[in-house]
Amino acid sequence: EEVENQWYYEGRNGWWKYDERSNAELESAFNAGDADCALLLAGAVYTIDFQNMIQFRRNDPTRRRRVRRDTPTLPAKGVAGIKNI
Ligand code: V3L
Repeated sequence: EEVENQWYYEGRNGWWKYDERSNAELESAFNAGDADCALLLAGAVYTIDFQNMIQFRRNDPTRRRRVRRDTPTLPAKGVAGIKNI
């Protein structure tokens, strides 16, 4: 079953899709009108800030990535660090 909206985070030369569970949590928080969403990603707690459309690690907020919410058909590098083949 295909999702309506896909969340992406910025890589070095393109966009990565969030994993399916994180995508569902982001959609839920975004549609509820929350200001942000907390997610455990690759073993660290991150904040996804919907006002500024960025994500950053809770314990190192200086490392920021842009995020976007778009159609699932956008070209992407892969899903959550797993490269497309
Ligand atoms: N989902 C999964 N892993 C993440 C996410 C996320 N939303 N955010 C960060 N990481 P930072 P290229 C990324 C990983 O921002 O070649 C990609 O998934 C992040 O992984 O400094 O630059 C790739 O695996 C990084 O390993 O806190 O496009 C990898 O970078 C680590 O958390 C290389 O991608 C620290 O990210």
